[in-house]
Amino acid sequence: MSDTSRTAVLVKPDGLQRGLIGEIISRFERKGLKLIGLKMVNLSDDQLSAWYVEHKDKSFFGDLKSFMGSMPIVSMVWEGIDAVPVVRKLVGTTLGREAEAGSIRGDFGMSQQFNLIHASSSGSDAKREIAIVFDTDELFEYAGVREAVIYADYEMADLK
Ligand code: FUP
Repeated sequence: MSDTSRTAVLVKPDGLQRGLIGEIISRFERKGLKLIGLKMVNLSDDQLSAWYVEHKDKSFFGDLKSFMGSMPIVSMVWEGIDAVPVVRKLVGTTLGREAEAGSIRGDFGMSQQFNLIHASSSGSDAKREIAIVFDTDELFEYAGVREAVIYADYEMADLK
């Protein structure tokens, strides 16, 4: 399995309050991605500091952490060939007002901080982020019966 085949997604407090959990899950399911982990959690300040480590020196770091820690979030892990870039495309660019129509942020968001959802930006970020929220026994390996009609035979090797 390649290092971009698993990606972490958080539906942020605004996504939860907006009632978009089902819509977001549905978009990933319809695309052909496979859900292998799902839970609702309150992220601690330590978890958020680790999650947003790349932004630790930015002016918005504290504000972002307090927003993300203000309410539960819904965390997920999705799997598929190139899941990391595929999910980023479905999510759209950071600022909702500029995000592409058809993307999650483009269709539902207007804000920069309240941009509904987080998705890993690289394979190494995905690995780090997944480990912050999920224990290994909370990730599920199971045969996906849809894969045979989602991927051609020659692509299946990339799923292994
Ligand atoms: P993204 O990868 O699209 O989620 O966005 P970034 O990694 O650039 O930013 C991380 C989060 O910080 C985004 F969800 C939005 C938030 N942010 C602010 O709240 N204020 C800013 O000035 C910039 C980013």
